[in-house]
Amino acid sequence: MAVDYTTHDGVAVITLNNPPVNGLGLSTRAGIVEGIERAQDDPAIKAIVLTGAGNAFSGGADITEFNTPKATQEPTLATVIKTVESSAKPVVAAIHSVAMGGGLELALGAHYRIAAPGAQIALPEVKLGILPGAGGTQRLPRAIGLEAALNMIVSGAPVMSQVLAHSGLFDELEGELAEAALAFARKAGAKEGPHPKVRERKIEHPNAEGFIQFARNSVAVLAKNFPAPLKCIDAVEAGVKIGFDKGLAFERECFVALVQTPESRALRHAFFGERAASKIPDVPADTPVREIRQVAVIGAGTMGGGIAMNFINVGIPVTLLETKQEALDRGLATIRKNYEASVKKGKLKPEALEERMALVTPTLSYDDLKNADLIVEAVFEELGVKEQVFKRLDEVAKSGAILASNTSTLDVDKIAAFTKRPQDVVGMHFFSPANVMKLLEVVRGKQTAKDVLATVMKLAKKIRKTAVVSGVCDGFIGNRMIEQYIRQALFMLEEGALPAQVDRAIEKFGFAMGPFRMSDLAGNDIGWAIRKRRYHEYPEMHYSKIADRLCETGRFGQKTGGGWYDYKAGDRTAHPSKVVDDMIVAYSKETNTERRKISDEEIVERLVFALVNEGAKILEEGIASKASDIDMVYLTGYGFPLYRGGPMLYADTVGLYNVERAIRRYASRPNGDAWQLAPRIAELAAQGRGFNG
Ligand code: 3H9
Repeated sequence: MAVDYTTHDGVAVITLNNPPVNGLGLSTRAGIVEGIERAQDDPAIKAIVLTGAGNAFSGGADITEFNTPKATQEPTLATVIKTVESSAKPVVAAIHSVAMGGGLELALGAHYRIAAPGAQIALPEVKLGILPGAGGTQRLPRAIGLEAALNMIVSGAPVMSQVLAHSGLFDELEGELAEAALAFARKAGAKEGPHPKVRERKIEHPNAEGFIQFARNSVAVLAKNFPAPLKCIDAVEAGVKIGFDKGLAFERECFVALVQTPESRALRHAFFGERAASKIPDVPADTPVREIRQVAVIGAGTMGGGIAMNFINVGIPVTLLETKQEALDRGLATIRKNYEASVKKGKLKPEALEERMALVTPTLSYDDLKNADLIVEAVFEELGVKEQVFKRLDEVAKSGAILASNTSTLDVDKIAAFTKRPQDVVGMHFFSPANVMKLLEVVRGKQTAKDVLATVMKLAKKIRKTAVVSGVCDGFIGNRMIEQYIRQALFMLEEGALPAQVDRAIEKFGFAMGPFRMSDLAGNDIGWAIRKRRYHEYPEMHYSKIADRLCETGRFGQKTGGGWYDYKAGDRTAHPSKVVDDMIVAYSKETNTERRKISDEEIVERLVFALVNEGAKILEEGIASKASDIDMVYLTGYGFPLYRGGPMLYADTVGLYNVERAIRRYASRPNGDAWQLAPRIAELAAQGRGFNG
C-alpha cells in the first residue's frame, strides 16, 4: 500500500508511503483520495493531516509514469488536489524534508500547511522541461506573491522552508512536526468551516504586467533552446489575467504539450541517466565501501591541483606530492589563486580560504603518502612514468589504500600490473579544469575489486561529480568517441569545408564549441602527439594528415597566437585565418581531392553519427554498461547540448533506421572506410528499437 491511514483522537493521518521519495504515482494518488473519503465518512474524524513517510513529504509526480497511460488514469493529480481542497474537514499538510513539484502542489491544495525547518521546497518541473501541471503556477503566486513565485517556478531552485516562514505559504514552522500537526489539526477541526483555500486568495502586485514582461525578457535570453521557462511565465500570467480556473486549464494545456517535447525527454533522460550511472550492474548497492579520510595526489600541475581541490572542498585533507620544490610551490600558488578568485566572485567566504589551504600538505617524499586511503596519480601521460610511480606507490601505500590513475588513454590493466595489488587499482579520469568539470570517468580494470568501485562511486557523489564507469580501452568512453568525431571533422576539411563552417554548423546544433575552436583552446600539439601514437599503433587506419600540416607550421592554437584560427593578443576570439584556409585548399589539391560544397546538415550528421557509431561499439564491447552512461559522459564532459539528451538519445530521436542509412551512405563515399557500421545499430534498427528501448 502506497498510503497509510491512521487515526489519532479525532484526527486522520494520511501518510504517503511510496519510497524512495513518495512520488505521486497512480497507487499513491488513489490512496490519498481513499483516505480523504474515509475521513469524510467517519463522524469521529474532525480533521485530516497529510504527510509523508521516510525522507520526503513528496518528491512530486512519478516521472517514470510520464507519457504512459498511468499518468492520465484517474485519480489524476488534479483530481487528488481537488478532492483535498474540497474536503469539508480541514486538511493540514505536514511538510518535512522535501516538498517538490506535485508534492508542493498537493500541499497547496490543503487548507493549512505546517513545515519543519530545513525542508526543501521547490517547483523544479522546469528542470525536466515541463511546468508545474497540477496548479503550481496558479496557487504558488497566490500563496507567496507573484515575484517570489515566478522566481521559484522559472528557476526550479529549492528554497528552505525557514526562508519561506513569513511568505504566506506556511501557517506554522515547527520542529516537532508530527505533534504540531496533530495539535494544529485538532484546533482547525474545532473551527467552523469553510476552511481557507489558496485558490481564493488574490494576487496583489502594483505592476503585474510590467513585472511579467520584465521576467519574460530576462528569461528569453537564458532559456534559449528550452521552451519550458517561457511557458511557465505564460501560465503564471494567465492566472493573473484570466483568473484561477481558466489559468488552471491553460497550465494543463501547456503541461500536456511540454511533456511531449524532445527537450523534456532529454532532460528527464539526463535526470535518470545521472542516477543510473552510479549503479554498476554487478556491484550491488550494499557493497561495503572503504573509508576515505585522507587523500594524496601525485603531481601538482593544473590537473593534480584541480583534483586536490575537489577533496579539499568537501573537507578531506590532501597530501600533494611533487618531485621538485619549485613545482610544488607553483601548484600550491595556483590552488590559492583559484580560491582567491572564488572569494572575489563571492562564491567563497574569505575565512574559508585559509581553512581550505590548511587542508593541503605539500611534500616531496613518497613516505608521506603512507596514511592515505586514496592516492590519485596525475603525472605525465606516459606508461614508463606511470610505471615508476605505481611501483613506488606499491612500496609505500598502506594495505587497502586505493591507487587511482588519472590517465586519459593508457591501459589501466597494465598500470595495475606494476603493483602487487591490482585489485586496488582503478582509473579516475578527471576532466580539465578538474575542480570545475562535472564528469569523472571511473575506469574499471579487469581486476579492480568491487568495493574499490563502490567506494570511488560514493566518493564521486560526495565531491559532486557525475561518475560513469568505463571498461578499459583506448580513450575510454569519451576520448575514444571524440577521436572518430575529430577524424570526420578533418576529412571534411579535405573534402571542401573550412574550420569556421564546421564549427558554426555544430555550434548551431548546440555544442558549446566546435572541434576546431576546441582544438585551438586545448592545444593542437596534444592531438598531434596522440595521432603520432595512433599512426604507429594502427598503421592500417586511415587518418587525414591535414592537422599535422597545421602543426608543422607551429600553429598550436591560442597559446601560440594561431591555430585553425588567428587570435589577437589577450583575446580568445577566433578569426578565420586566410593562411590556414589557403593551406587547406592547397592540401586538397595536393591529395587530388575535389573540393565540394558540404552542407551544414552533412557536417552535423557526420560529426554526431561518428559519436553514435563508436558509442554503439562501446556498448557492444561492454565498455559502457548502458547507453545513458555514454550520454552522461557527453553531457557533462564534452559540451553536448543538454536539450538533445546526449548522442545516444539523439540517435533514438532521429531513429536508428535513419542513422543506419546515413552511415551506409557516408561509408560509400570518399573517406568512407572510416565508417564501419556498428552491428548494434543495424540490429536495433531492424527491431524498430532504440538504444534506450
Ligand atoms: C511533477 O511533479 C509534475 C507535476 O507538476 C504535474 C503532474 C501532473 N519520480 O535524487 P535521488 C527517484 S514532476 C520518480 O538519488 P536524493 C530517483 O530516480 C516531478 N522517481 O535522492 C532515485 O531512484 P533510484 C517534480 C523519482 O535524496 C530515487 O528517487 N519533482 C522522483 O538525492 C532517489 O533520488 C522533481 O523534479 C520522481 N519525482 O534527492 C523532483 N524523484 O534510487 C526530482 C526522485 O532508482 N527529484 N526519484 O535511482 C529530486 O530532485 C530528488 O530526487 C530529491 C531527492 C530531492 C527528491
